[in-house]
Amino acid sequence: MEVKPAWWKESVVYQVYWRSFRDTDGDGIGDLKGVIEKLDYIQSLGVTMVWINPFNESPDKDNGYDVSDYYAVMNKAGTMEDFDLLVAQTHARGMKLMMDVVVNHTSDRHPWFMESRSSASNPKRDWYIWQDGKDGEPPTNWRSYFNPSSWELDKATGQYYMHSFAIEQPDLNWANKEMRYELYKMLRFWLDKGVDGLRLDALALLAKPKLLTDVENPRDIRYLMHNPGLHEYLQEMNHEVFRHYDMMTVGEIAFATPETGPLFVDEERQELNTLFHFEVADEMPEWDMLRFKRIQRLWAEALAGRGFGSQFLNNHDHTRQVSRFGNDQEYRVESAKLLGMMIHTLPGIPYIYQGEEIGMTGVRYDTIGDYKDIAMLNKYVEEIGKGGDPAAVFRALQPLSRDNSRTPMQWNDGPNAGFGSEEPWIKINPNYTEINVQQAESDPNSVLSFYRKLTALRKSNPVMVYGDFTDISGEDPHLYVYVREYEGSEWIVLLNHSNESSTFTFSETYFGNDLIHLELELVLGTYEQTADSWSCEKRSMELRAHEGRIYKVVS
Ligand code: TEU
Repeated sequence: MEVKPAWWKESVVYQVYWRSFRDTDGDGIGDLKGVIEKLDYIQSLGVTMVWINPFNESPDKDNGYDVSDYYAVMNKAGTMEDFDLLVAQTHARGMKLMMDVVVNHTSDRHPWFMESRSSASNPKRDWYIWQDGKDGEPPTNWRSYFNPSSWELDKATGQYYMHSFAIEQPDLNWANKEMRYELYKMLRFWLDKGVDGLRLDALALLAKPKLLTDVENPRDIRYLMHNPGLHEYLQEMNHEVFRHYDMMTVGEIAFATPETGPLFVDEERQELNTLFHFEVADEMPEWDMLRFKRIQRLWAEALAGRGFGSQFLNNHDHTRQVSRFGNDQEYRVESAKLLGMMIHTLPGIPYIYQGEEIGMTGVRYDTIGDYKDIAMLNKYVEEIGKGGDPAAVFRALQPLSRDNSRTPMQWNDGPNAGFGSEEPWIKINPNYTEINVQQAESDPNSVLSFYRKLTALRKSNPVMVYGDFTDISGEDPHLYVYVREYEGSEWIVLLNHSNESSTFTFSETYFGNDLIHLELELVLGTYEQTADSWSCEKRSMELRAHEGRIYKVVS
């Protein structure tokens, strides 16, 4: 099917969690000036777009995802001048800037909410979701992401307001048109400032369930999402905002499936450019190759010729990929390269989360007091309230704590890992003495050097962006082998996600009679030296532990 080229489809996005990136003013928190200072480094990665996590004014209960002023820059992050400079400096280096916007909810300190809660007759009452309780209980038994109930009683008026996340993050009422248009105005404000892309937070939640009734299994919070009205809101947002700019949009769409995903990104529908689905990040706690291959195949089929996907294995909400999905011990470097090669060669836009490019790993802090993540802390309190053993609850929550990926960027082996002059807001991973940018820069075989090769390859090979995708590895539990094909150029990617070596046998099912003449040329390998070259007599190829290779079909 015809694929229309577009600059945003060719993007490689680098995600900057600014508060953990680089602190220039010595308050222990990263800042926009720190991002500016490191733009040369970011540019050197060969990425095309920089996504920065929310920096709007916020009481910071959920690290900026609780906005109290959409038009201001949080003091911790810097000033509006810093932001304008960041835009200019990013553009000066030929890169684009993506902003993270939170339109499902605000902070409870946002003036809109303060007005809304002030009286039941306030004109902004309907900008949030207010309900009477039921026999002294919340209106329904719905859960929030971070709390046992999604309802909070507000004493002033005796009604409950709804919050899909923390109590301090009341949900906006998207059914209110005046409110929606106020948000569109806000989006245009930032786009007019030169922002090139929007990462739209928690979009699946915008439309609320029509019926306020109890659900059978409140823990399965899917009922909060994908409700009728959602697509009308997105089409309206596109009509009022997106289509007036040369921009890129990526929606965070929890519980999107290959069936529902195309509704958001089908080019004909004019909603979003691309999306994040969470079939891997939220729903596959540990590596499961067969499941992963199935997810990829179904999404590739669903989006082929219709829309464009995104590829990521970690971000600020999810444990670092080399720890969670790879091997962060003996094969840390090999495994980090293998996962990188996979994300950059599967169909869709690749995202690199800061530190991933040097193979940063997750952490295990000693005490709960070292953790800052509101999701983890609330869960800890909830489980202990239910009688859980504190030590056991703590151990169970550690592996997936969002703080695993929020530790400061490891720039060098000096004081505070080069993050800043003062002790950072969250503890540094002690392995910074070995794993850091300075070390990686000096090693031609580092994960960093390898990521640069991956991004460079994409620039000169449209097959990586636009190529058709065919999985030819079948049900092998370790090997993932696929073909990308575009305008006469055919690539074969072979990945061995295993601590042991594995042999892939080429079969005639895919190559037919051509197999006997198949000639392959190595494009890129994760190991320094390729063990053996391809010979059609053997029809097979051995891959070492966590080895990945890209071949070009020559004939
Ligand atoms: O995350 C939304 C969210 O639902 C995640 O908590 C979830 O783990 C998953 O990734 C989606 O199913 C966004 C932000 O990324 C997160 O940092 C915020 O805490 C949250 O919204 C609330 O704004």
